Amino acid sequence: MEDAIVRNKKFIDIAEKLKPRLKKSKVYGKNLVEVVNDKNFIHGWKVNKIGDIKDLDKKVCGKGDSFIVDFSDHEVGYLSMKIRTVGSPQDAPLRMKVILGEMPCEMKEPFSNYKGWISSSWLQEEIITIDVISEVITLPRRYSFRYLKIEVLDTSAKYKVIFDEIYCTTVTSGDRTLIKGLPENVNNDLKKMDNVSIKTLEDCMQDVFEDGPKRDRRLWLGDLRLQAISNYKTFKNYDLVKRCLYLFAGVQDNNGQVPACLFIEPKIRADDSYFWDYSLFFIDVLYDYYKETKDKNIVRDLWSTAYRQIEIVMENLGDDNILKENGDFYVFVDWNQELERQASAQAILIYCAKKALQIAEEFNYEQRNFLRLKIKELTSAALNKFWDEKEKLFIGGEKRQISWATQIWMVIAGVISKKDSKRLMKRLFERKPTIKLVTPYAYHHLIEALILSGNKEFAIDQMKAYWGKMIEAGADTFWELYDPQDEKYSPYGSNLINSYCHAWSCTPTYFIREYLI
Ligand code: RAM
Repeated sequence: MEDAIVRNKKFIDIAEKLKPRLKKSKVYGKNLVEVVNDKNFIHGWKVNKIGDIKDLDKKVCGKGDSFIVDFSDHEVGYLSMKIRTVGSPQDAPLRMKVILGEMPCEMKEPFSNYKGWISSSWLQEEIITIDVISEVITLPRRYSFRYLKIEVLDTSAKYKVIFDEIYCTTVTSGDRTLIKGLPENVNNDLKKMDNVSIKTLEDCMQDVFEDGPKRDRRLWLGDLRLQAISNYKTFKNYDLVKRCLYLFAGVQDNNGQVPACLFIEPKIRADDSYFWDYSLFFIDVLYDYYKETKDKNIVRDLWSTAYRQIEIVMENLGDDNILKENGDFYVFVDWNQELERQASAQAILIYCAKKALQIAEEFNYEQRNFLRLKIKELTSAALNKFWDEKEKLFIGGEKRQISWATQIWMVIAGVISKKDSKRLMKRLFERKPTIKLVTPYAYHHLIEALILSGNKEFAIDQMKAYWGKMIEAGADTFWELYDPQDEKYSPYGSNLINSYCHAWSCTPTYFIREYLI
C-alpha cells in the first residue's frame, strides 16, 4: 500500500517548514459535579454542581471512591494531577481509572456498552498505575474533554490519596489575539454562535487542521475546506492552510489523486480512503487560499495536482456526461446512509470545475477552453438527467430519490439561475424530503445555498435554529453530528463515540463575518 503513494519530497519539505509552534496554557478544573438522569437534557443526562474544585483537597480517596471534575469549557491538551498520600507510607501502587468526556453522557454510560463499527479505543479512558506518588503526574496522551472522572480502584489498607490540583495544559495553533471582535450591534445569539464556532476551530487547530481533537485527530480534506474559510475570517493562520495543501499534494497516489485524509505521525502518509468530492475540493481550498493571499507561487506549484483531480473524476463520466455511480462511499456528501449521491457528485464536479476555470483564466492556463466547454456539457447533462419538470425538483439515483443534499448542491454549483434557485429552495422547504441532512457539514451547504439563492434572512434563521439548538443543549463547541429530531444520532453506533468538537461544524463564524457584518 505504501508503495502506491508518491511522496513529493519538495512539497512535503515546504509543508514541514510551515509546521506551527503550539500555544500552551494552563487551565484548572472548576467544579465538582454529579451527572444524573434527566430526560429534559441532552442524551438524558443533567449536570449538577456539588462542590467547588477548592473542596477537592479535603476529599480523602481510597478504594472505590470517585469524583467528576467539570472544567466548565471544552479543552484540548495534557492532563496533570498533583497527588499526595495520607496515612502510612505508600506501600502499594495507586491504581485509578481516568475517564475523559466532551459530554456528560461519557461520564455515565459505560464505554463497554459501545458495540459500533469504529474502534472503541477512541473512547477516552485509561487505567493508570502509579508506583511512586510524587508531586505532579502528567498523562502522555492528548485529550479532548470538558469532564473528567476519576475512580480510585485501589490504594491500600494503609494509605489513601488526596488530589491537590488537577489541570490541563491546553494546546492549539490558533492565536486568539488576532481575532477581531464583532461589532456591538450584532445580536447576542449570533455573538454566542460566533464564539462557540471560534472555540471549535481553535481546538481543532493543532499541527494541522484536525477534524476533531477527540476523533479522528487528523487532516480530512472536506473538513479542511470549511476550516480554511472560517480561519480566514478569524485566526488568519494562512501558513496552516498552506501546510495542509502541500501535505495533500505531497501524498497523492500513483494516479495523482489526493486522498480524503492523511496521517501525520509517525510519518506523513495518505489514508486509503478516496472520495471524489474530497479530492475535488483540493481545487476549492487552493482557490480560496489564493483569493485570500494572492500567493501566485502556490498556484504554480499545485495547479497540476489540482487539475488532475478533475481529470480523474471525469474518467468516470458516461457518454451522457453523467458521473457513473461507483459503489459505496465513492463520494461523501453527508453521513445519511440512505442518500443517493450521484446527482450531488455531478453538482460538486461542476462546482469545482468552475473554481478551476477561474484559476485557469487568471493564470492563462491552457485548460481553460476545455473547462469552459465541459462545464456547459456537464450542466446540461445534469439538467437532462436529474431535473424533473413535473416535481420541479432534482431527482437522483436509481431509486429516483428526492433529497435535501441534491437540491442544495445543484444550487451551489449554479446549475440553475439565481431566480430558479430561490424557487427551488422554497419548494425544498415546502416539500421537506425525508432524505435529510444529518451533519453540520451538510447544513453548512444548506446555509450556503440559501445565501447564494438570495434568501439571506431565512439562512440566518436556519443557522440559528440548527447551531443555536446545539448551544441551547449545552454545546461549548459544535458537534460532528446533530439531528434535531434524534439527538442520539450516530453513524458509528452510539452517541458516546461521536466527536463533540468538530471542525466541519465551525462555519457560523464564517457566515456571520462574511455575510452579516
Ligand atoms: C468522519 C471524520 C471527518 C469526515 C469524514 C468523512 O469520520 O471525522 O470529519 O471528513 O468522516
